[in-house]
Amino acid sequence: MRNACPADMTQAPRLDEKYRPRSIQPRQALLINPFYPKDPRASFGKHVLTPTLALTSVAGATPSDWSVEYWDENLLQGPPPTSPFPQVVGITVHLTFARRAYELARWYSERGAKVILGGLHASSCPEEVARHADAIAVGEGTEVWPQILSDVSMDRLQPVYKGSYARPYREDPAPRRELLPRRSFLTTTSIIATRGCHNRCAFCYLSTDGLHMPYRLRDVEQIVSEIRADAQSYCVFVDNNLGSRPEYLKRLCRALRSLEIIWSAAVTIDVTDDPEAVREMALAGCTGVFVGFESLSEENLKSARKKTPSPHDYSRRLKIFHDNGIQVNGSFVLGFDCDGPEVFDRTLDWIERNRLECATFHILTPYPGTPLFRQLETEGRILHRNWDLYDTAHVVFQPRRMTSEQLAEGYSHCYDRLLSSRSIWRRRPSELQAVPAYLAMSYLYKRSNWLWSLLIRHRLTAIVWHPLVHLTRRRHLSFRKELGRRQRQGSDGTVLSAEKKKNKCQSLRSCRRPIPCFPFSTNPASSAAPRLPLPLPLPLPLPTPSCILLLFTFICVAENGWTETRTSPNLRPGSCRFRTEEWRSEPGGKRPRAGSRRHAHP
Ligand code: B12
Ligand code: SF4
Repeated sequence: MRNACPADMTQAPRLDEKYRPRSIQPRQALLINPFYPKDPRASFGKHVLTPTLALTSVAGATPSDWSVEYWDENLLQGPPPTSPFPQVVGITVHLTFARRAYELARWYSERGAKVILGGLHASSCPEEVARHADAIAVGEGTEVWPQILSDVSMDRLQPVYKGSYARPYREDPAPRRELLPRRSFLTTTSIIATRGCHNRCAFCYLSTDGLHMPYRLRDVEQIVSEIRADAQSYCVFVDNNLGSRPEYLKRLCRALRSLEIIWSAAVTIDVTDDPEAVREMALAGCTGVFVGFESLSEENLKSARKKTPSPHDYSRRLKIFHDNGIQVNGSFVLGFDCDGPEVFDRTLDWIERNRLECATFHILTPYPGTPLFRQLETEGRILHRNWDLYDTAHVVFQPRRMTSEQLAEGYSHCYDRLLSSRSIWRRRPSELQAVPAYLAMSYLYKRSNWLWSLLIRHRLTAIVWHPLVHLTRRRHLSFRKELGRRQRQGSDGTVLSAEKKKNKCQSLRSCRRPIPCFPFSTNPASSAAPRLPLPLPLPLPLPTPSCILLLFTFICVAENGWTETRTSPNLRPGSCRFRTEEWRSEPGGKRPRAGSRRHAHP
């Protein structure tokens, strides 16, 4: 049931070829995030966790004499709107949804709109993208968008506009988050504090030829005021790596403390070089980090040119996060040259042993223009250039130590095993109080794909997540109070078990924190966003651990009960502990089970 894929998750909404606009609305712009098919093995929920900042940032740079509308096709509300019919259509393009972007571009262009394409793919493959647009924006969009609109008005549109990334970051206008449908995302506060990364891994889009993205920092005051303005209790930093400058990170964290929100961010594991920075993150409300471990093999990391501490030290470093109440979502790339068929279970064993609360897997994908692409192309190992499949869920190159079928099967196996009840249970946080929310989160986020298209279609995302966000925030507030007390007392503060804390947070109604908890706030800045009627529709009792356990049990039963049917037969209870040793002593290692179910691409 978990891997079933409803049609609206795999097929873009149909465009009406017969439609002809009565008129074109001058100075009307429409910004579109195109549809992309979802990987049924991963979570559908992740696509409505938080929106991309690309289009809200571009919208923020729209001159005041233009009207702007936003449409995200992935919110399953049908094709983009046609009334009023826009004079300009701006579309963001990544290689995985380039085909859909071109389809939309053709449709609008045939009906008289000027089409501007921008985004990562426009920057890495400008010649290809330019064939489908009246103009393309390469690089920083906020810098060139006002010029593009002005040139459209004066009928002198140029084919290419280049944004430099050199302008001080603080000069960027704030993204216009009020254009977003608030009910459709867990949180609309995607926010960015830094641009670039101190690394340049060979497989990362940051290594694309010609992409000069100098490291940039935004003023912490800007970040605080943007978060305040969006008035949500959870926010997601979409930085490539929030931890590149520990001193800045600490300054940012100190500024965030008073907001009493919770947040998550992507960091590299070397942020734990400075445990004080991790503690500052916790004190500022960080409840989760996304860490690109990429691989547990030193050779792989070296070949990818990733500057990272040794994988032998990962466990100790992970503990620093856990001791500070921060859950870890590890990202692993599969299919490096040193990876054989043993890599899948070996990685899973490690994940379970170290109790990573969440993990994502990516098949190594050579993005065009990167050193990895060049290397594989030279070696004749690129299988095809169908960008649709360059989504890290498909094998697009010839792996060295296994067949492409083994890599595809191993990838599926990783998700199957990770999302099995046994693995979820093994990876539960050691703090008892964190377990109910963790279980509910794991089941709702990772194992409820059957529910997600319904929730997304009916714009129920925020409302369903809200109790969990609220619970987590309450727990974290009391946890960080204790952490702060320890810090003031002069203890090292890094080892603190949330289990021992008593949750003394105020009840929802008496809570006097600066930002209201409920996602549909009365924030005047968000008046354009769809709202639920106030007073807040929370007639239900506050989420208690038992409610959440009930939900967990329900989902469990709905999903074929507490069975292990999707777990590798190689993994028997109690065997996990020995797997790594086994693998180490046998270089060939074990393969994922023969004949395991293959998942056709949607
Ligand atoms: C938020 C996010 C998501 C969200 C939302 C994605 C979405 N498309 O709606 C979720 C969680 C759903 C997601 C999923 C995935 N993501 Co993602 N995601 C990000 C993340 C963290 C932030 C994006 C963002 O907001 N950036 C900030 C904005 C301001 O920068 P920007 O997008 O470059 O936009 C600027 C310019 O490009 C330009 N611009 C952009 N569009 C336009 C349009 C016009 C008209 C103009 C004028 C200018 C313009 O102006 C903008 C402002 O300067 C990035 C990493 C990153 N930090 O960028 C990865 C990233 C985009 N994701 C990536 C990947 C691989 C994925 C997945 C395939 C992973 C997976 N296997 O599940 C999926 C699939 C989604 C898909 N097919 O697109 C890669 C893409 C690599 C590549 N070369 O394509 C990135 C770069 C991460 C990485 N380091 O590898 N992702
Ligand atoms: S550490 Fe992450 S964001 Fe930085 S270059 Fe490597 S893959 Fe890209």
